[in-house]
Amino acid sequence: MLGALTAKFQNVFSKLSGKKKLTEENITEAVNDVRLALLEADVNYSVAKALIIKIKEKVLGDEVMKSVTPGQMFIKIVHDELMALMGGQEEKLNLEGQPGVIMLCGLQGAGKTTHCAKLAKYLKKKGGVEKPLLAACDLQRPAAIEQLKILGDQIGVPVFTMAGEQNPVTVAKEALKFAKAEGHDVLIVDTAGRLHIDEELMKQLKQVKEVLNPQEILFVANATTGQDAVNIANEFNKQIEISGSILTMLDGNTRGGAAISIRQVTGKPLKFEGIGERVDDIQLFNPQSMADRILGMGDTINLVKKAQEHFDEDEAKKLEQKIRSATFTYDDYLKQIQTVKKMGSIKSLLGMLPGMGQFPAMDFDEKEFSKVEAIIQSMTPAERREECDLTHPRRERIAKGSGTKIEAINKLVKSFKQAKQFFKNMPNMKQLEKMLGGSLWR
Ligand SMILES: Nc1nc2c(ncn2[C@@H]2O[C@H](COP(=O)(O)OP(=O)(O)OP(=O)(O)O)[C@@H](O)[C@H]2O)c(=O)[nH]1
Ligand SMILES: [Mg+2]
Repeated sequence: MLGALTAKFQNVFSKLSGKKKLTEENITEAVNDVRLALLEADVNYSVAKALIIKIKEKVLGDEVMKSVTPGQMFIKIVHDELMALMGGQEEKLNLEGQPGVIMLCGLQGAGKTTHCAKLAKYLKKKGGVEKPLLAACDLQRPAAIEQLKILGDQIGVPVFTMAGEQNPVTVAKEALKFAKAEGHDVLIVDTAGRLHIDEELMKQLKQVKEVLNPQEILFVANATTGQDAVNIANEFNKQIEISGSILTMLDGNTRGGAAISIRQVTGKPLKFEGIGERVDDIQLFNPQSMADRILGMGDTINLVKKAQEHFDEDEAKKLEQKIRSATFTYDDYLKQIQTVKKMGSIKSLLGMLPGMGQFPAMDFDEKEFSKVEAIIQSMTPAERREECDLTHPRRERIAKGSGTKIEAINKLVKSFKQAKQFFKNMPNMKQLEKMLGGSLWR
């Protein structure tokens, strides 16, 4: 949630959009506003400075000055430069070893342990990894091993631990031996957090790195800490040479500075982002999607990815047919609710739509959704297929079964009927085009 930064950019753009032609004067003003927005978002100073020089150079070029839509050209330039700064494209993990070894490091509470599990689940689901192993090498915090074990159980991935061992280097060495012997294809190693850069712990990390020889050392950065995260990432990179970073807590109140500057400052790509507390809340870092989100253009890239993952194309086509012919039933409704629920919270999905990002307080009662689900689940198969009338006694039974009141059933039945009527009466695209004199797509 990049609310503040997005709002600032939108402000700059709306000032420009009213102008027919851009002059050097109003461009300078807009560029200055962009610079301020970046600095307030806690973007590293020299990164912001270099970015502004690039944007200004391009904006003052002929193309923009002569363009009929200078405001949009300006937005496009800012978007493209931001995207390039964040790496331009998605980065994949290098997992060439046998096993491929990933080591996570970072400050205390940044999300290392959680992201070990998130990564394991992600790689199993989408990365072609079959048999990952987690290793608990955080021996600083007594509960750390237990935390990783619980997460491992949750995702069905084993966790290598050594009870009583004090030295993380020994655990790392044994974990690697074990992973090789047991044919694990990927080993993901959790390490201890640091309050700040601490010589002793850094030395330990170097030793862990030496015995593991990992393909990936990922710095876990808490996005809400802005430039601090970037400076620390840089320090970790100097001392143990990271291969990339994971930006976490992006669902929180993020200023955006870390996302924009971390790649440039460390010279290492951003590979993943954490977007919530659940083990599924991880996605590949996509510079285009991040630039979209920063500029308030929604997150259509990840929305489409999610939809592709959860919606079955044939099912979707069938549903469209049913909606058009107004023959969809409570059963279809239930199926839709369940599919959408799998994609995440409604609030987070709405937030991914263009223009919706600025409404952080947007209220959507998830409980309503569950209530409807419970009501339909309390119907008999024939009722769900609308093969019988929902008479009063039936409604009373459904209310009882779903733990709701009869008013809730009445409300659902009414809105369901209205929706059907609406779709029945809705003209199709061809008719609509006729009504509008064939101007729909022009
Ligand atoms: N909202 C949100 N919470 C997260 C995210 N990632 C992790 N968390 C939560 O942040 C807290 C700290 O995460 P951990 O994974 O324990 O962090 P850590 O870096 O291992 O912490 P130490 O081991 O103490 O150094 C936990 O409560 C996680 O559930 C995220 O992307 N979004
Ligand atoms: Mg931890």
